[in-house]
Amino acid sequence: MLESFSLMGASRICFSFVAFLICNLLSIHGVQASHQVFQELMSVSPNSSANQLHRTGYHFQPPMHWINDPNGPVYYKGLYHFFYQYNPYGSIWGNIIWAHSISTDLINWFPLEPALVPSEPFDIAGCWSGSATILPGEKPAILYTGLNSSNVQLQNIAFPKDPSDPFLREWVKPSYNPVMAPTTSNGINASAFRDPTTAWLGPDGMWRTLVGSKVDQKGIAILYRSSDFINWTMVLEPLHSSEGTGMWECPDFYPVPVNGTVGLDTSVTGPRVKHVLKVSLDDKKIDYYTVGTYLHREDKYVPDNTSPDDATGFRYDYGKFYASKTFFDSQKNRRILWGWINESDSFENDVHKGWAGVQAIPRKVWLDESGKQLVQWPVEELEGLRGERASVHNKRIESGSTVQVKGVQASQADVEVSFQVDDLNKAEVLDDPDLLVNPQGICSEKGAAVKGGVGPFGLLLFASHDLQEQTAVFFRVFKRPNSNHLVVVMCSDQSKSTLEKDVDKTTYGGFVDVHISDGHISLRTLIDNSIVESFGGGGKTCITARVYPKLAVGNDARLYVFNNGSSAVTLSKLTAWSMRKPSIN
Ligand code: DQQ
Repeated sequence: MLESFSLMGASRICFSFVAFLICNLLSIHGVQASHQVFQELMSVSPNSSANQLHRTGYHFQPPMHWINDPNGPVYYKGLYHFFYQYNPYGSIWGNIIWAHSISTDLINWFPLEPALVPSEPFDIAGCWSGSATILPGEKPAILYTGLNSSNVQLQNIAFPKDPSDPFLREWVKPSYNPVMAPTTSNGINASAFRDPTTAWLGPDGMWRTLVGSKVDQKGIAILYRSSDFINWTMVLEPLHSSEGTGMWECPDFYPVPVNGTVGLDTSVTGPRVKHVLKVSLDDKKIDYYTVGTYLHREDKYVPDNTSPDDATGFRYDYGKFYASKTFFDSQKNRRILWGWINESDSFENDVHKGWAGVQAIPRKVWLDESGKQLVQWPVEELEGLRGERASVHNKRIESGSTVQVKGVQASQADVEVSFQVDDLNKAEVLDDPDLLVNPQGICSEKGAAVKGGVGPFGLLLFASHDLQEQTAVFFRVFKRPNSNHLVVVMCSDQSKSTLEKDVDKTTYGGFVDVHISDGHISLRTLIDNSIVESFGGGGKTCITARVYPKLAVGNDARLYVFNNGSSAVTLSKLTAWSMRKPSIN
């Protein structure tokens, strides 16, 4: 039962005795990591009496069962296509196929038949992640990882049966697959070879794609080239690698303009263009990216020295957000990011409720003016779901006080806030050198209940009437030792998010690279029944969390602004909207 997959790190918890035994067995055998495998639970029907209070209202989900990575997002003939890793038989990872939905606005989704299901020797044990590329002449192609009956990972190609069909309903897998395979001569590790990227066309007329891999603990992005998109040759030197990062899953490589917020087609290169390489670290279950230069003649990628090239680097999201993938939206000239948000409850509960996993709201992504990092913002189409509105202007929030925001559905809302700190001189000195490089450590040590100088101030979400349950998204501002340099930290504190015990309540945190010398900082949070997706400093730092309140559900959820720092804070402007439910699948 354990041939292909095993533990994916300790991000989910083994709760029951049976699950505990399976978890132990998996780690004893020490097989290669990715998703956690519970063979017995892969094909179990949900309990129809389970309450569905934590199902999301406006995030992408199928009606039931397990989902994980976003696959092959593409805009084609007037439609957005979204494929995703899906288990059609249960709410635990397994039996993986490519499910398929389409949309005209990235918010309302219509389900189609699955695009890829295991059927051929080269994918009989699973159709894993991959990407879509639009070839010249408006011809879409999918590159994806298939597993053969020995669980060898192979890269395959698929084309639409009828490219004139805007729905791209049927996909054909040519018999010449696989198009990339581990062999004795190329030395590729057959269980660490997956997730091909959207391909790009070099100025020399050759296509290129990357495949995630590792050599010992060095993460690598293997480069392949092709002149016809069918015959692919491995390039001996990877495009890029980084020691000590472990297996690179779901690499993503794309250009961004140095100035402006527009997106670029994946094949664009040039002097006013930087490149981004994102990898998903299998060992830590985090996505990090670097901003750098693509030397296309040498086929090498060199990260800037402002981008740490390991798990300490920039992250799209400092909470739950994994296996992400971008695409170029030629309709609106923007680059859009998708990411998988896993559950934080127990596997048993996932089986009980009959579903697991959602997709984050698609985010527009561009390079910040500093050139150092990316900025993200929910696609503008989301605003079409905004309903009843509540607003507060110029309200001073004294130290130790809260203000309730009334008039919106606080369990399904979109909240935009602008804060003005009264007295930045009250910022405490952060003199612990370990914490100076560890925002999550700061947030865990100094949760929302720990008083500070400037902050914690922010939002209390999913709060019960007595505040027994609450999730806090907030900022703290510190001074660096022996300097006036201010450090802004954004936290999402789930430690009191539910009275339920079997839930991962990890607190998340990230630094926010904003000039706060004028005392101003903004926050936007998307609240959706069990999701808290936050964008700090105009989208410079994002944190997504899953929460499963027992009391603060539906109409019983409350929303507050709070300030637990000694400096007063002014709520310059807060606008909150109830969010309508779109039509999703
Ligand atoms: N999920 C897929 C793999 C990928 C992993 C399998 C990342 O292709 O490496 O479902 O979550």
